[in-house]
Amino acid sequence: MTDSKNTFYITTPIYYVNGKPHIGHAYTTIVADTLARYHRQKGDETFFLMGTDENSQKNVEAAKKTGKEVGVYVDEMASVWRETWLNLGISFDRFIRTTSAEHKKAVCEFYQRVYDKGDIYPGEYEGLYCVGCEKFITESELDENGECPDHKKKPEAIKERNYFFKLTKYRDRLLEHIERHPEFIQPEKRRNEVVSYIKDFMEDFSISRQAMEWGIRLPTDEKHAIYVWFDALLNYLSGIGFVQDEIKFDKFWPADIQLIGKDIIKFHCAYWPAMLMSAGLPLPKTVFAHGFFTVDGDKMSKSLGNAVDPVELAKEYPFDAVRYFLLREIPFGEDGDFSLKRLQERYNADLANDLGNLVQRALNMIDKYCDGSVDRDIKIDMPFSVETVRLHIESLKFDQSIIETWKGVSWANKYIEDAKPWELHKSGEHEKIKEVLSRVYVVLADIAETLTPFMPETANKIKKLLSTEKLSPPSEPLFPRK
Ligand code: ME8
Repeated sequence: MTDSKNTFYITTPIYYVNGKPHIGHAYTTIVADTLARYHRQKGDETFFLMGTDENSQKNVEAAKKTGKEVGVYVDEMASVWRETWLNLGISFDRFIRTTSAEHKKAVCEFYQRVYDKGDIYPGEYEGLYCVGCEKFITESELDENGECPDHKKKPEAIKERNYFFKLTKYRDRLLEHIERHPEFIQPEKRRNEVVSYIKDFMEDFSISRQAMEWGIRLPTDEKHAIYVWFDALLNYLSGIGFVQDEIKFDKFWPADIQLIGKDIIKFHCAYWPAMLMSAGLPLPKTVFAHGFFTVDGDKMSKSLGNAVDPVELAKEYPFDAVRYFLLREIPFGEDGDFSLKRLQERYNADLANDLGNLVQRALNMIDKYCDGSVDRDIKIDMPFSVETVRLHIESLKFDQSIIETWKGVSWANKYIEDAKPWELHKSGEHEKIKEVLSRVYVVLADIAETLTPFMPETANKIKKLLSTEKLSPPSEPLFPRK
């Protein structure tokens, strides 16, 4: 028998670099990071891909505003994005840029396969294009001022000859795949939206733009740039070595989970699988589209200037607290709201009071009453189930997973309150104190284990404290009150 390890391949969208990362981008990224860490902890050979979407007209316009040459601008911005994630402790395995030679090569090869299949044809496009969305939009999608409702800008009227991808050829196969594999598009609400789009609205889409100077050239017609979405989706292949590192590619493709926001389901759940079918490649196992969140009830937008910067937030709160808050507060998949007030409330209640205080107090008493020593192997009925925590993570119910772990935190706090080691100390019941604190110790050890994917830094701090030979409390509280 071959000893083959499980593999796990997870992706986030590659973000546009025409601005800085905000809390929405951080959200998808934190979820992906949590899953990647969970699978590494489980022993799976894990690959977590992130990157930047750089061949976009949006980026050209943003560069123009700064007076920089677009190549210089995207280089600078790509490093801002990459550094941001690194500084926030995001554990990606590869950061793919769509301006890299490796990506371009993969795109050209992929395009050729689709072309050879007969799925590309020249046609004339006349319609409206919104650069903000990077997509063609219809009159009916515009608001009362004739502007794109998301970007508050009039779309450009375009009439040009370009090349189309035969998306409609794959209509039946797409519907059949979605029907046979309910896990392919999640959650169910999104699946229903996609099915209705595929059945009733889906059309062939233009995959090239004439007169676009920035972007990957169409191998069969140099005058055209490849449409940015056709190019961007292929990062999920180029990032794991498509046509350049076959061993790696075969190991990780198809992806286990592709995380996206609900804004980009059409591209990921219709265009993308059809492109893969055309190229003869298997489809990702799951595309999960989470909800959008507002900030204090308002849509995050440049004009309102209310975008929350994760880097600024990480100066106020340990980033683990931000991770905890987002995963605990918003049931994954749903829309939600980000509010600094809620963050502060949860921080003080769940982290400073419940968890931080427990660690401080328990270790303090172990130090004071037991000379830093407990029975680390004591067998007890656990007040929460590590297995349940895992099952919830596997079914992407992160809030439930945290709630389960918190049963352990609450139990330990209450147990200490009820057992009152300080009184046992007064009455000289040393054996009893040791038993009480040993129980708390083993629960804490399991808590640290289950928190590892969610709050890696905190979990490591607790594990370190619990692994010293002579136990003692941390020199500073894990979560100072705010
Ligand atoms: O669409 N709430 O990039 P993008 C939750 N380059 N998540 C949010 C959010 C919010 N308010 N705002 C953004 C693109 N997001 C393309 C992707 S992939 C081949 C190409 C997150 O920079 C969410 O994941 O506009 C959303 O799908 C993504 O950022 C859009 O990022």
